[in-house]
Amino acid sequence: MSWKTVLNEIKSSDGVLEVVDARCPNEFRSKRLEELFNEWEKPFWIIINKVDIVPKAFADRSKKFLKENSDAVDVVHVSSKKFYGFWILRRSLKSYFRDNKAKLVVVGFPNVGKSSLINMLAQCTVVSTAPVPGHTKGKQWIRISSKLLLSDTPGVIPKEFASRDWAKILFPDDVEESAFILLEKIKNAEGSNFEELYGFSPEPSEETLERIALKFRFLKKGGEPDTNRAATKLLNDWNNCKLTAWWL
Ligand SMILES: Nc1nc2c(ncn2[C@@H]2O[C@H](COP(=O)(O)OP(=O)(O)O)[C@@H](O)[C@H]2O)c(=O)[nH]1
Ligand SMILES: [Mg+2]
Repeated sequence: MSWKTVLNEIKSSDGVLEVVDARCPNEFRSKRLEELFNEWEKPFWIIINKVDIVPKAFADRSKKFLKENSDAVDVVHVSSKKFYGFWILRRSLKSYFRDNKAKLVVVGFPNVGKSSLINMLAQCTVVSTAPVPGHTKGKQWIRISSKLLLSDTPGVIPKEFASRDWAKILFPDDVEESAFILLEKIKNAEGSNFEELYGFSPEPSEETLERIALKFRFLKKGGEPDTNRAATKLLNDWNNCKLTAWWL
């Protein structure tokens, strides 16, 4: 979906679910989009996804923070992986729209879990997907209640709008440079499972990559640690949620 299409989808919707990553929810908000939601008078919900990989106390604190510091109608905890949060989200949407029909769209940066969320919502509903007459052929809507429809196509916020750091972590040109950026963030986080996973503390240094390489036996031909492979593993562990750390 092109960015222009995303904006048009939002314009023609009745409300938006903005998905963020529970590990650093505030950094994954699009302030730019939230301004547009206000300008276009679209109610929006901030969906804190992946709550299964952060401590509950942190998830509660970030929810409170986002409620106080955004114009979202509501902020909802979800774990698309554990199928947690569907009923709470549904109740929140229903209490806002009452008996009115509404069409909703899901938006967010790459990798926050938009597709997983849509998949969970589709599986949680009895009538999973139903084509709506009069719409582009092939487009499916997920019926989350008798009056609420959700587009099955997520709106991806282009990576150019993310901070440079996140763009580099999600789409690295130089994996080692990106790994250092991630290590720096984890080092300054409130908590993480880094030590548990790798056996030592996160320091943004070449030595850390060497230690990861040795631990997982990523060795080059002469027996040298393959730091490139180590960096790739680190980034993958973050992107597929094995590695966690949290901060507001
Ligand atoms: N632990 C955990 N992982 C999740 C959750 N939702 C998504 N993921 C993982 O996050 C990564 C990105 O998810 P995806 O739905 O593809 O994100 P999208 O790019 O926004 O569509 C995948 O590795 C998912 O398995 C969740 O609630 N909990
Ligand atoms: Mg996706």
